[in-house]
Amino acid sequence: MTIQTIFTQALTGQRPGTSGLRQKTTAFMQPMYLENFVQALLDVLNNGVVDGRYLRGQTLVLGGDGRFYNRAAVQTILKMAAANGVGRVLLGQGGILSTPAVSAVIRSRQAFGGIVLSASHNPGGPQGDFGIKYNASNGGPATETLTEAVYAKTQTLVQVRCSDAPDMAIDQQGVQWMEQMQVEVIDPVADYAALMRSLFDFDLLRSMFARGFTLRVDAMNAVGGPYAKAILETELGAPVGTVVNAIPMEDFGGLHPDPNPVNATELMTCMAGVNAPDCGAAMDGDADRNMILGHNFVVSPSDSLAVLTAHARLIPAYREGLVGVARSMPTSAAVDRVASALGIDCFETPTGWKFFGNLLDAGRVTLCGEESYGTGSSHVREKDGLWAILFWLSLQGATGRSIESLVREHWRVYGRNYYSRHDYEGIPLDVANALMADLRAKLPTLQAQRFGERMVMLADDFSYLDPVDGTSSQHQGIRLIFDDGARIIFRLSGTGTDGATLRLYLERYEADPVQQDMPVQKTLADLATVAEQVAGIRVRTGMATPSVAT
Ligand code: G16
Repeated sequence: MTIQTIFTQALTGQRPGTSGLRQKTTAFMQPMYLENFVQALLDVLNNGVVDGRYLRGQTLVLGGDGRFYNRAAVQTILKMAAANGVGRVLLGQGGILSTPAVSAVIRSRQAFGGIVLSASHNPGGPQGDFGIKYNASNGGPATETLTEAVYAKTQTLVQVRCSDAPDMAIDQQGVQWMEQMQVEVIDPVADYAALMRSLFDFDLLRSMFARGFTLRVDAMNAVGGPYAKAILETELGAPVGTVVNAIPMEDFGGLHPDPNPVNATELMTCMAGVNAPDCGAAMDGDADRNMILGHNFVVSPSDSLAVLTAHARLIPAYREGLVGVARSMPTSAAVDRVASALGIDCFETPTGWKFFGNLLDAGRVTLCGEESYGTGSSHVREKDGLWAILFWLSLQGATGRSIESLVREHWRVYGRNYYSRHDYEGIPLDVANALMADLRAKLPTLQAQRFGERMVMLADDFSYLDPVDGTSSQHQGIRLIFDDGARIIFRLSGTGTDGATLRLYLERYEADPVQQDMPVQKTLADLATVAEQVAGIRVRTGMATPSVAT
């Protein structure tokens, strides 16, 4: 075995987005595409850019969601890690680790960091998407400082270091060596399951299933399957078959593994049927997102965060109460009302789980959530799909109430934040950028403008000053906030791979219990009209309706 130096040419377009570098699988399979990015990352980590610490000789965690190209990428990264002085790699068996499990393993084994191979909720397969992201020693997504350093490095890279060792056996647990690097193939589920056991009352959950509580978890042929089966079926005694689409497939069996009402159609149909289980849930490609359903009833992610916050003391891990909560800016303000009632801080951050990291590390928040079907807590530094499912099960077990009744009761007490996100996908980049630029230019004229009965109280481009390290993040989304608390938000997605995706977020608050059961799109239609009036989405994009409205 020798270490090879391969000369390469710097590539353009390798700037990580909201969550790592995501691209078409075919792009990743181009010669040197993955290699260049990984070398840039290893160079940055070996240069002490992160907290003055050096990767050389340290431990990295490695795994992915099992999508097409996962196994090949694992082999490439192992050879490059060995050639760049990594001391040890903890690799999920078969190259498999969910995103929250990577975070858990980094933390439980005190690793230097971890590499996750996933394009999350994006479809997989040769014609689908692939992705890679780095998580730091706190278990959380790399900060913008680090990802920008990696991006800068990709632009000047001239050589890649790689071992010429043969491929490693990755399907059996155990220890092997490559060059001077130890590779330990680990059980992908064990550390994560131990963590869940420490947070929730597993006896309570076991007794629920023993009494006949019914659950259907759709793992969408993605990485969440093995975790859900091991914990829910094997450990907690849910009947075999509770977890469906449970075997990770390279193309997710053709499913779009994004747990929302539009993509999880099988689950939606099941939960609408007369024999629907007591609870339904789905996770995404890398098992960090979740959708929770009752009988014919979908919990909106923003409401989910608010309900979990309100009832957190029922969970052993949060019995002492929460120190604070955080939500991304486009997430509805439902949780703000709960935080205010509890007398705890509520932080509003830009989109991207990485922005929660500092708040969690500094002990300023316990729970976090996003409108994009993400909820999590200080137990890891990622959102966590199965954790959310266990939390909701625990609430049902502790209160004896159904999902729908928990949410309706929440609305009655705190009011309802009607909420919807409209996605316009596949817009040419120049059209999307021009739309946003024009909105930005228009902001001063929108201030105090009237639209029907509402007046704009604040029109701005959201910026965030991290209260922990003082980092400032600009241009995080155009906000129109009205005098009745309603909001319209425009931003461009940072996770798509086909042109640009415009996200339009609509929200209004309803305190009157009699008015809390209206069709969501109908009750937000006037705000959608204002958004159209202000941004001219139809004319600019040629799209009469959004590609997806959830
Ligand atoms: C990622 C991030 C989330 C973010 C979501 C949507 O989720 O981790 O924090 O909310 O993307 O981002 P955007 O609106 O920019 O597409 P995931 O599950 O894709 O990793």
